[in-house]
Amino acid sequence: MNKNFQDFTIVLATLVMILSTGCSEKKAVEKLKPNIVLIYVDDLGYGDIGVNGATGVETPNIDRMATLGLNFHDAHCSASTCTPSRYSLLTGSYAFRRNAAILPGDAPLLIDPSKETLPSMLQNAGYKTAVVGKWHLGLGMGKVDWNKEITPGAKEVGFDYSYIIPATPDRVPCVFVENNKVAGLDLNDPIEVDYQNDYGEYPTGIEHSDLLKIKADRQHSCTIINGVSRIGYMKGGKSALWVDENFGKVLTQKASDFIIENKDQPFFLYFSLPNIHVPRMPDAVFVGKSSMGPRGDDIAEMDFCTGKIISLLEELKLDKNTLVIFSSDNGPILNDGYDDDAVQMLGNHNPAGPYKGAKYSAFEAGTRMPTVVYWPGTVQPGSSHALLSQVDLYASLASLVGKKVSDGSAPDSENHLDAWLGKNQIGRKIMLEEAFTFALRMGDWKLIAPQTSVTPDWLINKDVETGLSNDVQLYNLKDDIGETQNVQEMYPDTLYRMQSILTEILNK
Ligand code: NG6
Ligand code: CA
Repeated sequence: MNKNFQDFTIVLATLVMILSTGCSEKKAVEKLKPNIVLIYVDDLGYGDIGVNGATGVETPNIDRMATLGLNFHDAHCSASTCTPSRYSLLTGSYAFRRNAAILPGDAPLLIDPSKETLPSMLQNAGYKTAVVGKWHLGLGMGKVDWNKEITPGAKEVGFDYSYIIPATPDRVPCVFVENNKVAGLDLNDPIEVDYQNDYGEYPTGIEHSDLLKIKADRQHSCTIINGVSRIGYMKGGKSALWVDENFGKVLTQKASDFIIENKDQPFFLYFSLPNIHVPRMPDAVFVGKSSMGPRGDDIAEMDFCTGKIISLLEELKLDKNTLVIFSSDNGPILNDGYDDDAVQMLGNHNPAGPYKGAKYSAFEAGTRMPTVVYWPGTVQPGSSHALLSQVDLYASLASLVGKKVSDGSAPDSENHLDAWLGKNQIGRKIMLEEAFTFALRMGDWKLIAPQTSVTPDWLINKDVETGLSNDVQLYNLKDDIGETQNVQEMYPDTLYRMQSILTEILNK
């Protein structure tokens, strides 16, 4: 062989070797980063899953994850309603810092897109990110034009892919938004949304109760879409309207597509199933699966969808490299605006488990969530009593992927990765809960601050033990898990200490 040619081949071979080693090393490093799937369901109570004592419905898929993984008994969402909870989860910042309350369906984006978020932190760590399901964090700026690109939206706060229910299933607009555009919209039939005035194009529940699949209260009696009257009015968008009964199928498919497309690289999926928020309209396959009517059937559907995602991870051989976190955004509620027999058909089932309160409540059931962490081979089976808050997932997951939380972001998020993975049971020393007032946990002590605003009328009528009172409340959960004895007068030092800590957090 000619000497020059020989030299050339050696150089070329070395180059190929260096390049390919570089590539495979990069691949190996990327492979080490686990995928993260957060299955975040809506209004599911601590007692609504089999392993925590559910009686009226079976949840075999979640139970399996809890048995082979870690079942948490003192893990909390940060607020007893959706928007504040989700805001804290995605920003690592308490919702009161942003005055966040339950948003209408035409509210502007609540999250500041100039700040790092949980998904954008993961993007910076090399993850592909997606949100599929309920959003409820506002979209756009000012009045949204639903017929154009809706920006800023999920994309601007760190999601590469999004397929979302803009607000809640009981609020207009009843369309999915995919990557900042209404999916399936015909521009010749533009959408408009108004929370005060009816356009008169679609019937309303008030005037046409004969058209309803399910009876609703006054607030939920505006525009009828798919036989269900909603909060708020809309017109247009006929080709884009969702069918509630298909939520589970459609969203699980979108979530699965994202996993399949990204199986060769680290991904983060925020799978935000709308079950079991009202209106509870499961697919026909699940009707009658529980003894509790639509609320139980919707739990059965949610469990099935969860199982589908786990099976897919197993099929793709991703299960050992995927951290799955299952939880809910606030406590359970039976009657939340629609007459679906949730109260009448409850039987012995206790959605809140042994805890007092519900969704909207400052008592434990408002934020103490069914929480399961599943990561076969890495997280050992067991249960944990660590006091944890979802506001900490940001800093904890940053630690998992080797990232520092950026300056100025996630001010309230603490790194408790070891507790989330069951390596220890040391959780938070202090934990804030938001629920139309503030509550604070310090070990087994629970403080509920006096309410500072008037309880909304719609909440008074809900038959919920809100925990709202003009007096300060102090409970010792160790002896009084049901928060029945206000012991504030007996423990003035503890009371004073917790009140000072609360003031400090609120003024931080
Ligand atoms: C309330 C609705 C309730 C539900 C809730 C939001 C009324 C009377 N009630 O205002 O039905 O939609 O908002 O739920 O309108 S959450 O899970 O998204 O926080
Ligand atoms: Ca909710």
